Amino acid sequence: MSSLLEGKNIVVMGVANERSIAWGITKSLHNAGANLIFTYRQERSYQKLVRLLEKNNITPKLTVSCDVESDESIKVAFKEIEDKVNVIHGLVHSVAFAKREELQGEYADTSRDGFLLAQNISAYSLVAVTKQAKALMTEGGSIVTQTYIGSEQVIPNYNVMGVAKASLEASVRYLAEDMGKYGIRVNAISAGPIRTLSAKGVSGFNEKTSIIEEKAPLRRNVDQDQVGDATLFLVSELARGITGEVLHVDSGYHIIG
Ligand code: NDP
Ligand code: N5H
Repeated sequence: MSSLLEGKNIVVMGVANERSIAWGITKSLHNAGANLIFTYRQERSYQKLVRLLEKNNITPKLTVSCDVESDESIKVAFKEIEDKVNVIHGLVHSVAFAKREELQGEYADTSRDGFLLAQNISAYSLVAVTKQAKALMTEGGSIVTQTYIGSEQVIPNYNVMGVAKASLEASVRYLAEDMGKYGIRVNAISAGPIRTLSAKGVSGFNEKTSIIEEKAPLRRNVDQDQVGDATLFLVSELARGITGEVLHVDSGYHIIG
């Protein structure tokens, strides 16, 4: 697999620390020979990223700040990417946010603000970055985002984020249709529960991993490396016939009734 992405420039959004799904993805893409460009929001994430890259002997092509809540920030980030690398071949979107108080209790209690914030950061951001990425994907490309089964089924506590992920997955399909004519594919991975910074402190996480061990066909949880390799597949030419798809990387849990 070491040459699958040789010479390809791929943007990775959403490394916060070594537990991030985007870090698992980074390792898979790096091992496949990709040149990597990173975006981060918080300074803390930048510091962690720099240390992780050094520790793993990965030299990034570029690292830029990008807050997906802001059109201006997205514009500035992609302008810098254009200036430094010109053409990109892939983009990994691994970013989501909802207020902690909206991730418990009844969905019916969701505030307007909380609803719009989750949609803004977790769903609209894919539309906004796809538009910018398209301009740099002059040789075709592949865009991959991260979703969760809470978009398809009612999962206690996932609440406003389930509705945001439903919107994200619908966006994947509409964007796939728009981008197809430019040779750009758009897909999502629906991962099983993985203990990351985002998952920390939200109620109901532990029982989710126990249910997977009990009920999923493979009887084990997935990890960041498994999501990384599936993302590598979707980014690469091996998946050249696939677009508008939601690929479950969840030990088969989604097929169980
Ligand atoms: P992490 O906490 O590691 O990553 C979340 C990332 O979102 C952080 O890097 C954070 O950056 C970024 N982010 C939040 N708001 C913004 C913003 N406004 N602009 C730019 N970046 C932002 O968690 P995960 O790796 O778990 O999450 C990655 C994706 O995977 C999410 O879409 C999540 O919904 C999805 N997912 C996670 C599962 C899990 O069980 N962990 C299961 C299925 C899907 P910063 O900290 O710098 O703000
Ligand atoms: C059913 C579950 C458990 C309950 C719901 C969890 C939802 C998590 C998603 C969002 C993204 C978490 C989130 O926004 C947390 C923030 O309010 C607080 N955390 C932060 O601000 C940290 C510091 C930063 C890094 O986080 C972000 N996001 O920026 C779902 C789980 C079984 C699976 C899961 C955890 C899914 C998912 O989408 O992440």
